[in-house]
Amino acid sequence: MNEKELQKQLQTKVKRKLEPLFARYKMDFSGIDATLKWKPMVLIIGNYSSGKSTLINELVGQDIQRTGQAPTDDSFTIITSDTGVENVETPGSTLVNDENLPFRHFKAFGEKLISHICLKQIASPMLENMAIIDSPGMLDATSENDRGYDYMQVLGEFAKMADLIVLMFDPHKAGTIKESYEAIRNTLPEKSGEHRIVFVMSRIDECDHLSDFTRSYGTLCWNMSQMTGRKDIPHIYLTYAPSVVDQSTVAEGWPQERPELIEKINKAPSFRINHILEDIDRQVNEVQIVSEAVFDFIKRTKKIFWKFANISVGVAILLFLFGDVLLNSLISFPQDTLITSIRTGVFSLTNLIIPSIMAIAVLFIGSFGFTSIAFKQQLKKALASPEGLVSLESTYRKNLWEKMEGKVRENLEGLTVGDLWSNYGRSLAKVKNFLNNDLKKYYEKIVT
Ligand SMILES: Nc1nc2c(ncn2[C@@H]2O[C@H](COP(=O)(O)OP(=O)(O)OP(=O)(O)O)[C@@H](O)[C@H]2O)c(=O)[nH]1
Ligand SMILES: [Mg+2]
Repeated sequence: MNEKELQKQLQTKVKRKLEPLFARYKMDFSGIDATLKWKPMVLIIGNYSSGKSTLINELVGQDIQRTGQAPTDDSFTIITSDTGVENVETPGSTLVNDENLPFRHFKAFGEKLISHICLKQIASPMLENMAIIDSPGMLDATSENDRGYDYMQVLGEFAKMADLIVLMFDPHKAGTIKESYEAIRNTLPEKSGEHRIVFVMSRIDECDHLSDFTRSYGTLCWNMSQMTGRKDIPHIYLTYAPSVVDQSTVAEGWPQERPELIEKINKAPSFRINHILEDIDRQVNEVQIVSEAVFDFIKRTKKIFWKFANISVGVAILLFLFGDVLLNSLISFPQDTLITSIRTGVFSLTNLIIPSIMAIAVLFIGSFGFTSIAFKQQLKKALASPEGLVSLESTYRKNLWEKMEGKVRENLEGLTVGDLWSNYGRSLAKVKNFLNNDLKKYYEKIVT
């Protein structure tokens, strides 16, 4: 099975199986839906004037994006190629309303962003199975506030969908890498997201001396080790744009990893299925921990319910049989008790009225007590320390919990007594089954 077929299959099966589960736990399925919907994507981000648009023009072999020394571009431009459509530009307002495109969730960022997104369809063989996203260059923190939308969060949203994220920095602004990195890192799968990021130091022809270069490179490495928390520095592609740089002005022996970078970008579609599976994996694990917590609460509360039920039913039976005797001894009413009427053989249905009322009253008090006191108390207790509902034996689980605790609370707060019988155990089993069986099978399919 090829990757496209597998993606199609995932799209229908995953949607059918997961969408109802996500809805049950008040989780957003649109992220997975968006990833499954479209072509592989490469996101290019970095500081302004780092050469993002120049690289894109080079990749597609056309001057499709404007370039320039000052901050040039203030829009997210999605560039792709579809047969029969040439040089068509679609505004954000159309994109965010198109069901067949994965951009609907960007609507939530507001009009300002929508007016700063567009899709360009051009004739380009390399973009037939891929889209490249050019992004507005990162400015300093104060200017970022003027954009009118949360730029960092939008970057994160695009990063979630991307199969490859090219983080570009020029030697003059190597210090600003941290902000961009942080904006995207939190949105990627914890275990594997790092592999999707490619670090690029561009415009290195502008370092006239080795000392300039090493200073910038050093700053970049220092920042990278700070943000990744790792001692080993990931590969940094050192490049300059052959389209704008006169080769003869570049010192001999100066590094140039442009061809390797371009090859890496061209390979992005082949990581697609793997990334989709990793994303699904991450999000279903999130659903699982919520589901476990809810089910644990349900189990504990059901135990309390059965205690209440046993006591109430026991008392109701006793009162049904002997309640009228008790009443009779206290207030001499009713004159004929159920027991004596049965014993003397003058039993009539009226003898059942008082015992039944007493039994029903007890059952009613029991159920009222459970619903308005015991259930609420259990809920309060669970909300006071929800971490007690799940086992947090590994760091991975602890981190997952930290991220999902809010969702667990939201789910618990929405529960009613009726939910004790609405099959949360089955939902948890379905989540587990998806992770342990379905997902495993999909991973196996891409290995073979
Ligand atoms: N010397 C040199 N100049 C470059 C290189 N790459 C791009 N440029 C120039 O740098 C300027 C900025 O390039 P762009 O491609 O517009 O940069 P950008 O990252 O898209 O910038 P914004 O869209 O504003 O964020 C342009 O004038 C390019 O011609 C390079 O490798 N070396
Ligand atoms: Mg640009």
